[in-house]
Amino acid sequence: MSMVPEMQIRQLKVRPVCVPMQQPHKTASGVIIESPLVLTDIITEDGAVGHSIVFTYTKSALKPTAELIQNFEELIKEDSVAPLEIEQTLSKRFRLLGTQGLVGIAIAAIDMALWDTLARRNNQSLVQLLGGKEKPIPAYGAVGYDGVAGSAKVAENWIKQGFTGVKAKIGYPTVQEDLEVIRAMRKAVGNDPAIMVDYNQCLTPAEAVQRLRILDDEGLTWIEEPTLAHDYAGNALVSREAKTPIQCGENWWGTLDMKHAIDAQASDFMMPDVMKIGGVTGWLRAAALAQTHNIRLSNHLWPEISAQLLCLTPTSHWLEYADWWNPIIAAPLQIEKGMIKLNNTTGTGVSWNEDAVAKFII
Ligand code: SMN
Ligand code: MG
Repeated sequence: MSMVPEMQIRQLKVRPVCVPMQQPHKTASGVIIESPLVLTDIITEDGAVGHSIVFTYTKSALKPTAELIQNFEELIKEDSVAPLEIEQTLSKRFRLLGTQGLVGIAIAAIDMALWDTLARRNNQSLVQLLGGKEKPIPAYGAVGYDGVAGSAKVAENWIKQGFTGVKAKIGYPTVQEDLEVIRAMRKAVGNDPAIMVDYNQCLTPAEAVQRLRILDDEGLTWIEEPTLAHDYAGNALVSREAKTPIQCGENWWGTLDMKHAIDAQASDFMMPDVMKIGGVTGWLRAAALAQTHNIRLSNHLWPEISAQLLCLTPTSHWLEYADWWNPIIAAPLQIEKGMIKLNNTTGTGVSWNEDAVAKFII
């Protein structure tokens, strides 16, 4: 019997880039005009390579994050490409400092790149490597904090492209304006498409209860982050009072945050962020928790890797599509008739358009 030789980590190649957005994305707490991203490559002794992307939201965190990831090289150099084992090693190593924030981002960057290396080495997609099957997952597009006419127009545009849902940023000065935006979008897209809305944590629990009473009969698929992401009791209060399902998860660090949310009954649906939840390893644990508690799971950004993770998730729900990082990705995720299309994906679906990377490198 021949054994596949163990791959050993030789080197990390870490590059900070800033990718301008084609359309600025407005939120209730400011406009996003560019994506500061750290691109990590893991290179093994036998020449295999794996890639990952992490998003630092703000440029001021970009270079420190890149430096931190690069510093991890000495912690994992010569280790085998064994993501579960390395997750244990790094979690223990950082127990005293904590594994949230930039440390959590660095651990996720390594984890995603390790899984990518394993799948590429086997010439498989992540789904195949983990014993799953590619399947159709419905996708929705993002609508910014674009006002009544703007939101309706952007929503209509997504549906014209074949998407079956849209999600708008709300949290306008009054609930009346929130309502007008929702109604204008419904008028623009018709009865069938799903409409979700996202408050990005801008209300107090009491305000959220008051506003959601008014939005509760609009047929929304979910209402996202009505109040602070880590106020599990506050979210639970809102969820109890509202008929419309509450959606949270993009700001939870690791599966322990998710457990706290589940224990508190803080959210009807959940949408982990593959970076904050702890990479592929963290996602797989989140998927198991969601399956045990029978909770629908969607993703936050990272459409390429998340599309695959949703195929491995028993309670998979919606894919959040975003094309912001497409310029630097060699083969960005394809959507056909509102469903993800995963033909011939290798690894996690992330590899570089080197010309674009050279252009946007910081
Ligand atoms: C979101 C937050 C920050 C950047 C992009 C998107 C958002 C989402 O809350 O749900 O996608
Ligand atoms: Mg959100």
